[in-house]
Amino acid sequence: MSKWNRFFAIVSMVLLAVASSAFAQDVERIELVIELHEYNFTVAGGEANAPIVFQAGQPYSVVFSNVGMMEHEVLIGRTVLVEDGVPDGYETNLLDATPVDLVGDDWEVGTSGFVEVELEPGQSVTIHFTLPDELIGTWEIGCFIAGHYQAGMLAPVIVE
Ligand SMILES: [Cu+2]
Repeated sequence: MSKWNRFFAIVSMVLLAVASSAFAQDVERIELVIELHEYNFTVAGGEANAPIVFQAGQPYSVVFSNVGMMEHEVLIGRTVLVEDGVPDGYETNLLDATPVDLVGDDWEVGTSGFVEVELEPGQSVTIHFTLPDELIGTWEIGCFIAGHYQAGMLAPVIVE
């Protein structure tokens, strides 16, 4: 290796190191606000019950916000369970085994999973999570307060 070649090799190694550390800091949480209405889930600014898409490996901050007039709940899963002829939750829940942080104004609680949250009108909850590759596929978000799921309060959730 000539003196110049060695010089450029060192310069490019330094540039690579700088680029990779910049990349690590650039992995930002994508923020998503999912509104609960009568009777739909709507990503703020989008259409009612439009599919909600998450990228596996991407950190998210998701706010569920009940902007409706009634109590609503949030479940994300697949295969609807039926109790006495009434839809009542999912057999498998998307965030069942995924680390989830519940986030408040000045606090954060780490949990090993998340199945369901009930929100009164005006209430909201923020959760942080990163979905692993094995959860890639089609899921569903639904509200199982009596009559709401039947009224159409469900939307596809796609992890890709
Ligand atoms: Cu509801």
